[in-house]
Amino acid sequence: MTHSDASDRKADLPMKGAGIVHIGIGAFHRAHQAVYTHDAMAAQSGDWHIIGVSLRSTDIVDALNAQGCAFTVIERHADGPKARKITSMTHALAAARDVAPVISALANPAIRIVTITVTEKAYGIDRVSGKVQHDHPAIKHDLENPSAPSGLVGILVAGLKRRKDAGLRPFTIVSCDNLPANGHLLRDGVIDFATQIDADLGQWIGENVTFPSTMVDRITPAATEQTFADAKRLIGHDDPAAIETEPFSQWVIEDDFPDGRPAWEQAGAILVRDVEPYELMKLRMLNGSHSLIAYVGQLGGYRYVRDTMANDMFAKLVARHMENAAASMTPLPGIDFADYGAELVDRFRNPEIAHETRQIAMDGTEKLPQRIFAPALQMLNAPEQLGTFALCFAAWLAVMRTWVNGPKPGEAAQTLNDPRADDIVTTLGDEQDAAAIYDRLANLQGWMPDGLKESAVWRAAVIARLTLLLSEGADHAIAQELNS
Ligand code: CS2
Repeated sequence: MTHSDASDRKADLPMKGAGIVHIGIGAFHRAHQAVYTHDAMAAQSGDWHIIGVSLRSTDIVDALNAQGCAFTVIERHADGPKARKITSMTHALAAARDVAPVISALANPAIRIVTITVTEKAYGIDRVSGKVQHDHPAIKHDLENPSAPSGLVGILVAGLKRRKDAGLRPFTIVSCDNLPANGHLLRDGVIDFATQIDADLGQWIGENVTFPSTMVDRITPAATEQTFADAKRLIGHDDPAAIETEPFSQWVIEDDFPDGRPAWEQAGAILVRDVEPYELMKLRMLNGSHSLIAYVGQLGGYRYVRDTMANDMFAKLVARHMENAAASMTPLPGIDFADYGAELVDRFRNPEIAHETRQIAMDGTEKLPQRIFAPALQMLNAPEQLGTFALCFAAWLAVMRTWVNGPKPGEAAQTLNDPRADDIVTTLGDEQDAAAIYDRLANLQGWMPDGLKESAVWRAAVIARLTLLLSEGADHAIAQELNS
């Protein structure tokens, strides 16, 4: 694609009233940032409509454009579902079909903010060094084809380059994925990638672009036939872009927007100077407990989070994990971790929300480092509070063993859904011994921090729990954990 092709298309883009490009228009974006921006514009008008970009899927783009990008959000309240029509998005683009209009949108001076929800695995940035990963498929492709990129970092850099070349100011970039210090991580990766293709561009980004970090929260299961049936019943016609979510919603944003932003605070967002403590709290208490529920829930044969929580013993385990996760953090003024944990337990129990343990169990190699390993590392000197972290990792190992070796009689077969699935399959083979399973998968390159890998206490704690899970099953291992 040449630049003139891309510029020609610019004229066709419906930019009127737009101010944001959002990359990753899955269910979570539609239930979260799109709603905040809708409410912010209702409270205080402004040209902040969203041009949505999907990196891979084309179906959602077609479905949205066919209905002017308005869609239904079903909030599942205790007294029944409520439907809202959200109209903050005005146009959607499919990068996989043609990336040129995406880059044109990014280069348009109307766009002042780019928000992102692409899930952890789409970044391709090393969490420790902040450098891009050359073996990440999209990073590799985009470094070789910087003017026709396919992945997040490549697309952002192509858009920034066009703005620099045109003498425009850059846009502000806001990661809304569940990664610690998500703004800093993305900044490091974008600058590294840009520097590799053009050192001046890397320097310009470093000097001019802000990357506020954010903490996002709203439990949003994948839409199902039930979602679409409820949408039709509530609004009177089909909406293939409808999604369902819980009533709760939270967005904490670092307030660093040199070219303005929607009045998100009028929609309930919390604007702060430092997001990191909120991110840690949410990653360790909500997402960490979610992963624990997902893996022990899978082993216990529970399809949904709510069913896992309905088992008293599993619920007690989650409460214990909340305490351990809280103990791994420094206190946050004005926040009581115990109250936060109790509220989370209520949200997990919500009978209206059918959130599949299988969905949360996906992509463990991307999720466990910040949810389980980072806090476990901090609890090594308090071994009495290490147990639930060790149990979560042991449960992941047991689930991997089942997913790689196939189900036992009576268990449902599952696909190993993880960006490192090939690595996991090759490394694990048909190993059945708990210590050997641990040693093989703990040593996958670059995911468990050295401090944990070198800890005999951690290794023994995980192997003891994995042994129990494999020989006696989840109920027994959890009972034992609660007695310890
Ligand atoms: C979940 C999150 O799928 C997962 O890994 O833990 O998507 C979780 O539902 C959200 O972060 C809630 O805000």
